[in-house]
Amino acid sequence: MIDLIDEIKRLKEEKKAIILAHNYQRGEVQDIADFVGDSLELSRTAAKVDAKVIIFCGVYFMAETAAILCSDKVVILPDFEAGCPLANMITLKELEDFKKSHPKVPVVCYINSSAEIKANSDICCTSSNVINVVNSLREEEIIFIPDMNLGNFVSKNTSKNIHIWQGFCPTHLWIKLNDIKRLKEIHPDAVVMVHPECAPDVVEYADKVLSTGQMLKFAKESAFKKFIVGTENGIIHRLKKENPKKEFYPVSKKIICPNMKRITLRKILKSLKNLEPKVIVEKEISKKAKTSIERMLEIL
Ligand code: CIZ
Repeated sequence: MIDLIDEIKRLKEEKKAIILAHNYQRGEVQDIADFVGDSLELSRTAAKVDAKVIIFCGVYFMAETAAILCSDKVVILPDFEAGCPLANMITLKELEDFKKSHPKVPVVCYINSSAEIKANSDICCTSSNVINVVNSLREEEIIFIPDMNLGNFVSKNTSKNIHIWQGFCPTHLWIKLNDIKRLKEIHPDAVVMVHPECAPDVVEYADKVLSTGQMLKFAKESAFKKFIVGTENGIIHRLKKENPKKEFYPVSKKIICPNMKRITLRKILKSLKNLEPKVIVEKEISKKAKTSIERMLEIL
């Protein structure tokens, strides 16, 4: 393990690469990374760092977003099988049909979507800015894709009429209200923070509904000492590391995204050696997808 880490560090220098890791990655991958964050923070970091090569430890749509925002760099995803089932829950044909059934209604797409879907949407959003993005549009009717739970969450927090695509994150659906209630009985003084990709009953019960970046900020700044955490368990590593005196309880051991866990130190090493596999987004799609991401960045 030490040899592996040393070799990764050596090759990183040699290839002028940086390693970016999502908050849901394995602990050892987060520890070797230059930056750890949510998908947008990582893409923005990718765009501004002085490096030729980005080793992106996350899932495909995230690496694709980084490639869209920094076309001058080589973006590598150490395992191309690391997909996002939620992002795959809407195809371009389905989006086109959905648009036809609601003509002239603008499309807001969650960042968990393919470049092609972003390219055919009006504006992108993340779980931290979804309400602001929806409210920034002058239209009163909005199409929201692909996550139904995030769609329901925004629907409850805006006066707009939202047409929601019925996609979902299978990992967040493992977060069950009964498990949270059981933990709350054991730790009555713990605050419950959950991700808006969770089911509506979980979101309704939670004290705080937060993106991963917001959870990390809230855990650091709040006076609470105990937290029940309703999102992918990879975030517990960073929460504990940044708050050694606080306690964090995952809702269940099952809240693991198998795709996020596909990236390992060995695969990172292999990608650094070969500079493969590269994420390449077709030029025209990249240009249009960038527009919908940039529209979001303007209203942040
Ligand atoms: O945008 C991200 O990184 C995702 C998928 C979730 C979050 O809340 O950070």
